[in-house]
Amino acid sequence: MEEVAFTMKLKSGVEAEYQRRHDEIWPELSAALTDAGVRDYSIYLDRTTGMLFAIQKRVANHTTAALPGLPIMQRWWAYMADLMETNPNNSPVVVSLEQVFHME
Ligand code: RM4
Repeated sequence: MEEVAFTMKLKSGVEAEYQRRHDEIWPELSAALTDAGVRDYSIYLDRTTGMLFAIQKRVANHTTAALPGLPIMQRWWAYMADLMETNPNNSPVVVSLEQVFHME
């Protein structure tokens, strides 16, 4: 499995709502992520900046490149757009991170 990490950005004052929506994550969205090969997906919040740090593992033959085209992903992004910094298509602004250290 490969591991990827990236950041997203939360608007200020919506931390509790972001938490709530993920506590009640749509089963169809979780299923779509699992079906695409995503495993061990965590999102951490830095409350001092609103920076979200996401880290996930992906199976070798994952199909995450197709996720943005799925209606369920489009609906989730539209639903989350009022809480996050987004692109014009509602997808969150994502910055991919490079791994600079790893220890097993
Ligand atoms: C985040 C964001 C990401 C999604 C997760 C589940 O708020 O929308 O794109 O992968 O939720």
